[in-house]
Amino acid sequence: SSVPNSTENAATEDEFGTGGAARVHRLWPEIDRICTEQLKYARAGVGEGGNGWQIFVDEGEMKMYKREEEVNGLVVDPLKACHMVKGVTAREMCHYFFMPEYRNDWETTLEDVQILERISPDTLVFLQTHKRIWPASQRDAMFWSHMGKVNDNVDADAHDVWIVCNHSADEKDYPESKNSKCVRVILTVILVCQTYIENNKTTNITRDDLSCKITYCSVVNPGGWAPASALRAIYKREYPKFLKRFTKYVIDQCKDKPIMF
Ligand code: 18C
Repeated sequence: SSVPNSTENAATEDEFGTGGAARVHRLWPEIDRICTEQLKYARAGVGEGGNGWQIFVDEGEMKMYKREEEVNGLVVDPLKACHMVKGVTAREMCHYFFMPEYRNDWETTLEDVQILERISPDTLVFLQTHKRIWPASQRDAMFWSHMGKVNDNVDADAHDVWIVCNHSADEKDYPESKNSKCVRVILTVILVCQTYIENNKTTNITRDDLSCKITYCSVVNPGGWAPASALRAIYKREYPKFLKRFTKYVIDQCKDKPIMF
């Protein structure tokens, strides 16, 4: 799935570079639709404050914006984060975000991760239980996760674009996921990564030539009541912690490995 828009791949290649097993799965129409929607949403700017996005973290290249929103009295503030990191590719970023074997290395809020279904090598269904924040109920999340290369030629200045999209799956499709002690959060997350190569070099590319532009968007509905002020305090602490730790992890993992485009 690395040949963008080539004719010979037209029959099996889609916009997100998935051929085969995922495309015949019952969830595929939804996965394809949500990925397209979320990519468009991630690409839309934050409008320099004009359309409700307020900046709440501004640390060098890392910027985080939120919109304060509530649904039935629950805080569901959408988050949009932008970052630029050196020395890694979009595919490398997405690989470490998507692949389950690395999750515990960078994700600090986890208690347990289970894979409920392997739809295809790039599409998995996860059940995660998260650490409890006393005195609130413990939370879990059940979601499909899809990783793919974007082949729509919209980001003409980037060398390549990869995404991972995570979106809550329907409980009735996975009744075995029910855990009576947890409240289920409902989430939609997209990580969009673009590789840039210094001077558009095509040969002898080293890690010094690479930068990766990251856009991370997330909406998490806590699923059951939690005090707004506590939730907003958790967001403010956890999202910057996540993005710093995750990007540092990927840089460390990649530095002595061959570049993966
Ligand atoms: O995107 C991220 N990670 C992905 C892979 O794991 C995936 C996960 C999304 C996480 C959803 C949040 C699940 C609830 C967590 C509850 C406990 C968190 C705090 C624990 C601290 C000790 O897409 C990176 C995710 C970055 C982390 C963001 C934190 C979001 C907090 C949401 C709070 C939800 C309700 C908590 C109720 C507590 C009330 C006081």
